[in-house]
Amino acid sequence: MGAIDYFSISMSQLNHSILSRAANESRGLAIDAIASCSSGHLGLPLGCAEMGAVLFGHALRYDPDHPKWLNRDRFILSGGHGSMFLYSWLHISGYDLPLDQIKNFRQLHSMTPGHPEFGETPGVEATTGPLGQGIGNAVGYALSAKMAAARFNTAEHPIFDQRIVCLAGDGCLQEGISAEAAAFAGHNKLDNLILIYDSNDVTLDAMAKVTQSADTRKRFEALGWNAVKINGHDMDAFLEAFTKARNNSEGRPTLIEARTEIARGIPEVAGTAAGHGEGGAKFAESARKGLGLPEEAFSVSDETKSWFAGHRAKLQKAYSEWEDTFSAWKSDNSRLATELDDGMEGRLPEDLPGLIPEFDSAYTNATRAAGGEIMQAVAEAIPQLITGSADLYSSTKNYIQSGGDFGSDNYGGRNIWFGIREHAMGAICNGIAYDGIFRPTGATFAVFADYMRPAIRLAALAGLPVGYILTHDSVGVGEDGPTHQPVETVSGLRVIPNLDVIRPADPEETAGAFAAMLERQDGPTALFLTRQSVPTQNDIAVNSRRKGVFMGGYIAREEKDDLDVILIASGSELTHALHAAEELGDSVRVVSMPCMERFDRQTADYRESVLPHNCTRRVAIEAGVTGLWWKYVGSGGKVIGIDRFGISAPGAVVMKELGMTPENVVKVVNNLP
Ligand SMILES: Cc1ncc(C[n+]2csc(CCOP(=O)(O)OP(=O)(O)O)c2C)c(N)n1
Repeated sequence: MGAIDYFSISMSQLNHSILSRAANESRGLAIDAIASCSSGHLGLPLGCAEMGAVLFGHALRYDPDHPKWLNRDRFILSGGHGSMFLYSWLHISGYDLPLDQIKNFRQLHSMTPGHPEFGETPGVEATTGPLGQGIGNAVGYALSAKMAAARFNTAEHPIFDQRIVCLAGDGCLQEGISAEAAAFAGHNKLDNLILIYDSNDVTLDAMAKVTQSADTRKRFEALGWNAVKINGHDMDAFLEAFTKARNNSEGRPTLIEARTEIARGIPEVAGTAAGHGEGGAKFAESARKGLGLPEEAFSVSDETKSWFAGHRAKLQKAYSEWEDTFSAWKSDNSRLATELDDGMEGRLPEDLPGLIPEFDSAYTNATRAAGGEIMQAVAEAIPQLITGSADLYSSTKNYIQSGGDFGSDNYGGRNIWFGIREHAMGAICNGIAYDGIFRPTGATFAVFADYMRPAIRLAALAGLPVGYILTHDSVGVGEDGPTHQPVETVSGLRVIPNLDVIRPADPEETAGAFAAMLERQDGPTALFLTRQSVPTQNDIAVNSRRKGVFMGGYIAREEKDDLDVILIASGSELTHALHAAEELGDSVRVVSMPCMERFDRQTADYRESVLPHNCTRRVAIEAGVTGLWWKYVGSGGKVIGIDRFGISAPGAVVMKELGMTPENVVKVVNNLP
């Protein structure tokens, strides 16, 4: 078999009567689920019901029995508030989402959370809800699909030809991230991407005309997209536009502007802002009647069930045909097959840290520079590793020298030029990670992590192994001044649950940090690297520094006498703590704390061995806000930090001016009670 015979599914005649009926039944499920918990959003599921019927009942390629089918079309609901749209169709299509779960919409431990959550529901491809993110995720999926096809398809066995379909409303398109992501998709000619714009003239508070007047189609055309407008309730028109988009291979993603009436089916609220949320749910009885549905709530007719069962059989056939191709591909391409499987399973070389060469003891450079060297070694060890930068490769140093550049002339390239689009970079990395074949990392200046914070938060929430390489990690940046000097950024990210933040002190800790980031499979990691040179801590064994990062915190200098004082430091300030300890004498211990989150996950015994509770004379130092350090020094201790914005001056001068010196550490220790 050559290319997948998808066309026969998409171009055959639509079964209007059954699909219209299914559309109304999906409306019924949304109305009943939202009425039963008195919360949720009716507007999208009701307005997009006909398109849902065409997608799930006809045009999308998926198999409910294999929700992770590698060559399935990905459907991403960017307007996550319309979650009942997705749940209704997943249920009707035969995914493992029983009616009980629809009845339990938004209830504790149900498979139908308020907004779609990755990993909770089969068929949900992304955690969405913060508007606009899903569009970025879809672009990431599209990038991943192009990259997978470039790397793994062979002329004989094209195992990847999926399309990425994203449904978004005015809200997603108003958010800036969608413009960044769309520009990236247009520039990189991601013609495997279809964005359905639910254009219904309504947002949450009001009619959309209160807040928007742009010509969205022209806007997208200007970004290199095809853009068409159709009536979203006309199933034939939608199918025609969708099929054209699907078969397009001219290098343009497609925007289908689908004009819809929000909350269609509840005349009391349809077409108005009152239709957006749960307001229409109080008209459930009359709405059901008007839609020709039975009085009984949550009903799906036998006709719909049996028709979808038949459709499912077709999809299963498409799956098993693909499986044959896939098996043949595997036996002909064992090296590629292993690479693909390793990617999907998150399998890494056994001793990743051991594959990163040790730095020369005379090495004196910035941790970002060390990071650049480490990147070459880990990229060689992990073919699935890819990286990108928001127009700062020359500063962030994470370019994979032998990787080639990703782009329309080389979708196999491992370096992604994101442009100055941090927010989209974050969401695109999430999309790549959702897809699960490649290991995405993205880089920018640390202070601009704020520009992608919403995407970082979602990576943490969804448990995605995304890596962030954030350089210029403190006021040590110097001359660029306070706009470019992160003081609150490191701690600001530390408060995001399930995100590891690592601020290594020297090249070997940086090696440990890269290895820890890549070995982590269940959540993201942010590396904070210096712009300025730091000394290599040759007094601490290489293995202790590398392993110490995995532990989060470790003893960098053991006391020789009875323990009196503990100094705790991260990153470039470790050297100040060590110098201060020399001055202060043999009863001082120094703890390097590159990663609070990892340290906090260690056993109580380990933590006690590093920070014994009976030693209360403790001082922490970090060139950033002090707040989080108090948990390690306690009320008897002191924190040396920077609870203000930085200063424009050479880095070393700023550090000194703001108290980041060994002398200051000595002074503070001597003033401890
Ligand atoms: C980033 C973000 N800001 C605000 C919200 C709250 N919110 C949810 S839906 C919505 C309106 C979205 O309008 P539209 O996309 O047109 O959805 P529709 O009314 O068509 O369902 C808003 C403001 C959100 N979910 N995410």
